Amino acid sequence: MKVLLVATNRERSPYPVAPLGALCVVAAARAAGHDVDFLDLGLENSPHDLLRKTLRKDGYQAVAFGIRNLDNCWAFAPRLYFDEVRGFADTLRSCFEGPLILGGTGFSVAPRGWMRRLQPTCGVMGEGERVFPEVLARLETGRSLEGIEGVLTPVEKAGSDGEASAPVIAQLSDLPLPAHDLCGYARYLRRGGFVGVQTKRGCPLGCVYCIYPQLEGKRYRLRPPEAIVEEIAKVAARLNGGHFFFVDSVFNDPRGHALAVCAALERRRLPVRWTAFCNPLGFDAEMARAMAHAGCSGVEFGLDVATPKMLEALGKPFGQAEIRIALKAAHDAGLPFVNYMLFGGPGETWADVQETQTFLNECATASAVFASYGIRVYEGTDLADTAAKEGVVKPGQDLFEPAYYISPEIAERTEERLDRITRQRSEWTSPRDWRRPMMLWAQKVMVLFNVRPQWKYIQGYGAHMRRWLK
Ligand code: B12
Ligand code: SF4
Repeated sequence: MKVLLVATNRERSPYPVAPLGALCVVAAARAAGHDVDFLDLGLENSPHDLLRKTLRKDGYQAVAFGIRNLDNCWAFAPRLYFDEVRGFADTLRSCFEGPLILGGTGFSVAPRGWMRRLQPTCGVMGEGERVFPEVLARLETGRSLEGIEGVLTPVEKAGSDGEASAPVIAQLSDLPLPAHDLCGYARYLRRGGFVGVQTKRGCPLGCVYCIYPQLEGKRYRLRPPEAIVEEIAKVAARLNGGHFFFVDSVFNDPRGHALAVCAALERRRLPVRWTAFCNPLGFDAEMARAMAHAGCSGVEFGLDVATPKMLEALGKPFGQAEIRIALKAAHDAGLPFVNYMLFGGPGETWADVQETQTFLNECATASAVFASYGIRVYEGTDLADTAAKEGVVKPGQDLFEPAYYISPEIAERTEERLDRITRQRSEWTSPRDWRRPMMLWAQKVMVLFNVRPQWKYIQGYGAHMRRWLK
């Protein structure tokens, strides 16, 4: 079938993100024999014109939209991307009458919300590599789309977004490599972006608010380390090196696999640098050294919280001892690292927030600490149940329109009070800082001089900013 797959994400913060998920699906649909063109609207100046022009050119039989983000998950500056995607759907419908298929994480976090609002031919929840080619095959031969697991059609009765389930692909090694050759990576890299690569899918760790296990499955499915390195080598050969991002939920777990990936990278000695999301689980001196030797340029620790009470409240799979070990290990191996914090979980008070900072002050100092607040409530998570019990969301509320959980104890003047705590340390930054002209300017300079990771020098300019703000 002759198809156009359009990557619709145009968010530029914290930098433009290359459309890895869409590239995976294009590769799989091509491997299944479909004739697929790819259009990335991410960095285009006139995306509507380009979409119209592309549609005029070729006789497409179907169009698919890859939707990476539904919203920005920021309680303090919420942004919904729906209107932008609806605009593309309107443009499409003004010049194309064939089927429209939706997919991507932005779709999968609230699929029925999209179905109700955009009325596409169908939507694909979760991984698209198996399901998308099957949808195309059925459309081509005029068969019904009913009964494909993970596919929603408009006739389906509206229920809660969490009810329908997405199938997971058992063997990732059976899949073709993402169609990296179709992506204009040079433009992404120039703007501070990365080439995304996965070493696995899934997360079994079960933090109370997290939707990743719903998106990727609750079991780890690992890719062979040599295949990962081969994928990186191919892209690096085209780009003469490059900056890569392991987009796994947690790179360093399972530990043995992460160490094997690092060892394979070190053996190959590719001219690349990379970064990854990690958590303190099993992150020790051996892991940090292995990552440093394998070309890691910085570690992004998703701590979220750091007091025993809040680690338990959010169901985090690590404790303070592990945090201490992990941060020291990264520091001793010479790896820059950032701690991402997310305040406002159930039961959290200002004393807990302060205790978090006091504890982190005793650990190895990060290059940056990003202190955010308000937790995006997703259907099907434990936090959604807590939020319903406490009246934060109503039973059956459509969570397409984002709702945020903020513990009642810190719900008042949150930004101001968090900012006050943040200002006690030069490496800490708060949502207020992220809007300050000095920070925005510093971010631009970092991109201009290709500083990676971008947050590497926050402590330095944070110190200036604190003096200047006194
Ligand atoms: C890594 C990551 C990041 C990294 C990206 C690093 C990089 N350089 O690539 C960073 C930290 C920069 C980041 C930033 C943001 N992210 Co992010 N990120 C992720 C993460 C963990 C993995 C994404 C990924 O690449 N996966 C690998 C690819 C292969 O999988 P995939 O995209 O899901 O694709 C599969 C399916 O979705 C489907 N599919 C994809 N496209 C299509 C198209 C069609 C037609 C079909 C049928 C199927 C299909 O098939 C694919 C293959 O199986 C996800 C969470 C997760 N576990 O999914 C969040 C996630 C995508 N991010 C999210 C968000 C919100 C953001 C930010 C807006 C946060 C912010 N305020 O800054 C920014 C936006 C940045 C931007 N410019 O767009 C949300 C999106 C959901 C939502 N509520 O909208 C997620 C789900 C996390 C969450 N909080 O819930 N992110
Ligand atoms: S927050 Fe991280 S560790 Fe916890 S369930 Fe989500 S992906 Fe897994």
